[in-house]
Amino acid sequence: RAGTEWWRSAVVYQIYPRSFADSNGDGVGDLQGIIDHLDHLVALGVDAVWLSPAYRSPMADNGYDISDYQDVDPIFGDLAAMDRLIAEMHARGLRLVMDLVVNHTSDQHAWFRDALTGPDAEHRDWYIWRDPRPDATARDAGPGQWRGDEPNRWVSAFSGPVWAWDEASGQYYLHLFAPGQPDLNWENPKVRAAVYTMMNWWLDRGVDGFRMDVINLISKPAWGPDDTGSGMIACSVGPRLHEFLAEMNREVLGAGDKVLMTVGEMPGVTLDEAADVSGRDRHELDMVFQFEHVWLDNGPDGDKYRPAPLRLPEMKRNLARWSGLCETGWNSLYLGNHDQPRYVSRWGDESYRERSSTAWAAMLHAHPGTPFIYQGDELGMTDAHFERIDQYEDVETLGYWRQAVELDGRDPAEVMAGVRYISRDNARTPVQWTAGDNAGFTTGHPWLAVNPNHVEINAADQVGRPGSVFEFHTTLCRLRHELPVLIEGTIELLDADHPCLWRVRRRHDGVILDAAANMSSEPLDLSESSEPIPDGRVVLSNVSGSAATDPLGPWEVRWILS
Ligand code: TEU
Repeated sequence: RAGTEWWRSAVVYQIYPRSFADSNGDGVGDLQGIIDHLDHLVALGVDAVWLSPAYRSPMADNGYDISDYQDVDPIFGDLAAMDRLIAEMHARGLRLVMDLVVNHTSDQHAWFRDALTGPDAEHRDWYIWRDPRPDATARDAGPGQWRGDEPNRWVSAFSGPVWAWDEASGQYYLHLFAPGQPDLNWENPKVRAAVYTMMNWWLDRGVDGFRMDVINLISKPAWGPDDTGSGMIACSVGPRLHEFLAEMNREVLGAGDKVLMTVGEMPGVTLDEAADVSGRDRHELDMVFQFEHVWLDNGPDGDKYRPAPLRLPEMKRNLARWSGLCETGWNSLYLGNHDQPRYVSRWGDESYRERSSTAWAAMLHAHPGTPFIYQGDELGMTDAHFERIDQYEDVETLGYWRQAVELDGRDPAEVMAGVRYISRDNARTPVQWTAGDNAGFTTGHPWLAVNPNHVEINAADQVGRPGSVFEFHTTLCRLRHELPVLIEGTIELLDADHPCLWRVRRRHDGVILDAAANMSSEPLDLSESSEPIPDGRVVLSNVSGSAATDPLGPWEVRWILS
């Protein structure tokens, strides 16, 4: 099967459906809107789509809280629309990778509704229930606030305790994320069997793989009543994770003759742990999404809402180090998604928007692994730049604001600065298709404000225009399909300590690919590099007419073959 691993030379495009394209004027993107824009993806040259959840959901976390795994939420369409999407994608040679959220369900899922009927309910131990700690007294508190007798002191990724009180049964249930996202009990073989049945149901419907949401959390470790800190981090790579993933591979992923793509989202995973998951001989998953590089600008005690400046050498070394996974297995490559701000705003320079966004994209794609393009990044879309907290919608952002400002009394202006920098809503503003009303995203009222800069930044202006961010990305996709050195080549990081020069060298079969970028807004004297740039053929550049050995201007990037 190794020879048929299509995802090794693929570029994957992530669609966050509620913000992609709205076909029926209700202000929320939908599946028909995706179908209507598939030719955008064909023009871009991507090979597959990772579709964020479109399942039935009360939308406590915009679909990452699923109430029916085998139905489409009416806001996005229905199963017939999903079948049309699969058919239309396959007709264009595109593959569909579904988002699989099985660490937790929605609290509106039938399994949880049954579990709430009492300790003897059929589905009670499909979730994780615990008695209050006996040595503490509880006080009344609202959802997301501490009562005082929680089973331990873990903190939710969305702020507050990871334990929600169920008055009827006098017990708490675990939720590493929102109270509306109760964690499934993977120790229970009935849970695992139900998940595998559902996954096979989607494979029978024609999907081509899965992106597995926080899949490193499904095996819960032993813990004690005084355990504190992030519940998400505490539960990363628990004692039975590999056993569960190997079982899932036997029961689902490796059971058919179709070569799927599977990528595990694993916040907190280390390189060695990722190798244990993605190793070719492990038969677990094909690759993982790591978080070390997107946490490099986290502030004190890992608080991403109190960010610290990114030090480029740390990013350079991180991506080079994680490239090592491709020797034994494979690696994913991403800078943005629906949980991360727009990298052009976060780590680039909006006054050099086109150059800095393409410089970051080109240096990412220069590494071994499968690159993921998040919707809108192929256009150089920027952060939302909202001014007020009431403009934000994200449950994580609003949870942080409530805890920091309303409960802990921190300075709203200081907290808002962090929110503006890192909020997940930054990348969830509607995709900017045209300069017209609502950027051509909807004829209705958009669920989240459209960025006013859509009049300058939109697909209509860029598709087919030489030198646009979009056309730069079509070249990135084309070169990944044409240059074996990008897929099979070794990688060497040059000038690792330089604060703004980024050089990586790939070698394969006598071909050398040099990627070189000036990741700053100042001109760069290349004499500072450890070795001269070879006078080869420039196959990619974000500055038209630049020669291989020219100096690198602000945010200039080029790839040279020699
Ligand atoms: O994300 C897990 C996760 O780590 C992020 O929620 C979190 O924002 C982190 O701080 C990012 O740096 C997955 C989904 O991608 C996310 O949208 C969901 O909210 C979450 O799981 C729960 O399903």
